[in-house]
This record gives sequence, C-alpha cells and structure tokens, in this order.
Amino acid sequence: DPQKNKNVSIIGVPMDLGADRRGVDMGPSALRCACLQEKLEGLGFVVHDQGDLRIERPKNPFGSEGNLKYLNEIIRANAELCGKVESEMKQGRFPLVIGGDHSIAIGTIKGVLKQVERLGVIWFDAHADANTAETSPSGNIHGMSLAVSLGFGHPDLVSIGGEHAAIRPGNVAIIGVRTIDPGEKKFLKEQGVHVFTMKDIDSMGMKRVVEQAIGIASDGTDGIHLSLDMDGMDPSEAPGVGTPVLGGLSYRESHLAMEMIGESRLLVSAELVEVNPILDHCNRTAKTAVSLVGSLFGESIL
Ligand code: HAR
Ligand code: MN
Ligand code: MN
Ligand code: MN
Repeated sequence: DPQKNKNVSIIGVPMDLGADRRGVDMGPSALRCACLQEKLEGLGFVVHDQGDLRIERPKNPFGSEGNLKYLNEIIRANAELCGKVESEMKQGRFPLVIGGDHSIAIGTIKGVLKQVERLGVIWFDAHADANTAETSPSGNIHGMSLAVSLGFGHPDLVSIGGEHAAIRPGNVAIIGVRTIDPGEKKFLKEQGVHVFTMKDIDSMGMKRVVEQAIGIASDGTDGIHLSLDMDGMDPSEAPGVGTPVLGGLSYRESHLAMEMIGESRLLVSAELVEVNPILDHCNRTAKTAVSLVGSLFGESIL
C-alpha cells in the first residue's frame, strides 16, 4: 500500500518490441518529463528512481519464433525486470514500473509474485492481452502478457524469473475492454477472468465497476497489482498510444478508478504502459498518466 509505504521505486523499461508500432520505448522518458517523480514527492513519497533497464537492440529486425515477435529479447528484458522488481520489494519499496509496451507486465507480475504469494490484478486496458501464440492475430507479445501471467503461453515466457505459481484467474478483473480476439474471448470465459467491458461501465457506472473489480482482486489475496495500459482511456484524451480504440474511458472515469484503487489501501505494485510520445500531442498522454498516478497515490482536492 503506497499510502503506508512511503518509499517508491521507479523502474523504467524502454522497450517497444512487444508491439508493432515503434515509439513506446520513449515512454519512460516522456513520463519523467511529465514530472512523475515530482508528483510523488509532492505527495510525500520518497522516490528511488532506478533509471531504465538496458534493452538490447534486436539483431534481426524480424526476429520471431513461431508467432512470437522478438521472443528472445522480450524474455531477457522481462527476466531482468522480474529480478529488479523483486529486489526493490525486498528492500521495502513499492515498485512503480514505467514502460514500454505491455509485454513488460510478464516480468513485473512475476517479480511481485515472489514477494506477494496471492496477488490480485486489475488490468486497465482497451484490450484483454489474453492471446497465446496459437490465437494471436499479430504475433505481438504485448497482446499475450495477461495470458502468460495466468500461466498460459510459450513455456519460456511462463517460466521467466523461474517457475512459480501464477496469478489466479478468479482474482483478475479487466476494465475498459472494447476489442477482443475470438481466441481471447474463449480463453477468458474458460478461465473465469472477470471482464468489465465498456458496456458494463456505461450501464453500471465506473464506481460500481471499480468496487466489484477491487472485490474480485482482493478476494483471498494479499494485495492488488494495477496494470495500467493508457489505451484504456479514450484516444481523444490519451492520443499517444500505439493501438488506440474508440469509445474508451474518460479522464474523469479513469481518475475515479485510480482514487478508488488508491483508497482501498490494498495496492502493492503498479505499472504504467503503452505511452507513445511519437503519436502524442505535446506529451499530453504522459501528463495524463502522471495525473492518474497522483490519484492512485492519494492526491485529493479537499
Ligand atoms: N489483440 C491484438 C493482438 O493480440 C491487439 C493487442 C494489443 N494491443 C495492446 N495491448 N496495446 O493492450 O495483437
Ligand atoms: Mn495492454
Ligand atoms: Mn514464493
Ligand atoms: Mn491496450
């Protein structure tokens, strides 16, 4: 809980190999330019910026194995990230991972799992990221990271950071989904992952959706991880993302979600992904992301 633990580690992962559009490798820089550290310090946190992991340039520009683009580079980055997250948590610091494409959730979540055995996950995203190589239409690993974190996918991805119990599907809630592949739909239903689509948000309201999501992610767990993909927001408010989808969450709905997750006092880790400065306007999406982090870490008006 960042509101009890005042020490926050920022871990940058400047990698875009999990996505087709280049540019999210500049996300960590954009988020720092948008005063991420200053925002947290203003809220009374002690920030330990760990800098960025070193991401190797791919030797083969089309280096894919089967339907898994840049598999080896992504394994190496995530293995390092996993170790970093684990060691920061061991020192009593709250890990805030900044990406980077969403494939980095694989390393973040495995690292957290080594410290928090039973972990619930709230996955804020326009997409479900629940493909495997068999079902993926693109071969992009950022569309597979939730499946991998549930224990499904290429064994070299699932075993990153060592063999370890995965997150339980009944403790995962996805919020903001509005595009899903046929194989993902089948997988999520079979596994019993709770998916809150835009239809649910429109009909129930964000407040009830987030209450339920927190209930799901906290049921029998020792804490909640937030995986925040900025494309969950509507592209009119967060244009700097690689795979925008119309009809997303508003600025206000997104802030309410962050405030409620923060107020739950159950958060043990978080990551912020898919900010693409190349496609952005004057760093607006990174600034919005930093504002969301503020709400998550307890910023309030009154
Ligand atoms: N489902 C599609 C695929 O697997 C698109 C996926 C992902 N894009 C993201 N992830 N930004 O959230 O290729
Ligand atoms: Mn995603
Ligand atoms: Mn363990
Ligand atoms: Mn997405």
